[in-house]
Amino acid sequence: SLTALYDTGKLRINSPHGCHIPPNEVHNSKISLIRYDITCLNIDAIVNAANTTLMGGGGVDGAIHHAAGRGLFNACSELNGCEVGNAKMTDGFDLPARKIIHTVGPKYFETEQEHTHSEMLRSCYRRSLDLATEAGLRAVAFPSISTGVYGYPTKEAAWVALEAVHSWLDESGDKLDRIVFCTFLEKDLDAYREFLPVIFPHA
Ligand code: AR6
Repeated sequence: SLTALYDTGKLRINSPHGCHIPPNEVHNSKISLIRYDITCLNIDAIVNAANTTLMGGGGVDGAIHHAAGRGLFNACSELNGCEVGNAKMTDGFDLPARKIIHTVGPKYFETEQEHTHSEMLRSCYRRSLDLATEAGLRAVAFPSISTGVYGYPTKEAAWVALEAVHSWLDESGDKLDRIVFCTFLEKDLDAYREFLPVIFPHA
């Protein structure tokens, strides 16, 4: 059950009772970096690192399906899956987030060339942001797509994620108020901490 509502800057987190709330590492007016369970975020949309069936799995996908409930499973079964690098949206059902954007990252060891898998990962971020803004949403939280089961190295993935979001914001920044990088493991948090000031130097 979600009991407490925390206001950390512009990001609201619904915390299960007794959960430790980390300080929100707000980086700038548009970007936040946190380490938290993405299913607790009270935000316009969270992104799911799904697979091509969109019918659930392990990792963050499993956590999202578990927390969102049967309604999400039913909605996903109408979507006919999703290609790698693309994204599809559903309601948030039992989550505090209003919408879920399901995207499918590349499997690192199945793509042959570096530029292919980085382009696919980049496309996940861009397509997710496009979908969010097409729906009029103003704030989106991303997990570290492909860095779990799909084996994308942490640092490379953090770089691609930040670069993709930076270039998208360059083109369409006024369409969104906030993008949250919601890391789960310390190594991912460390990688974003290292690269954020490099990719967003003037923030
Ligand atoms: N909140 C935020 N991030 C999380 C959470 C959470 N609750 N749980 C895990 N992570 P993964 P992938 C992080 O494996 O690599 C599924 O079976 C995790 O630490 O969830 O894109 C799908 O169905 C990691 O940094 O996704 C697919 O088959 C990140 O989420 C496949 O896994 C992504 O790890 C997709 O693999």
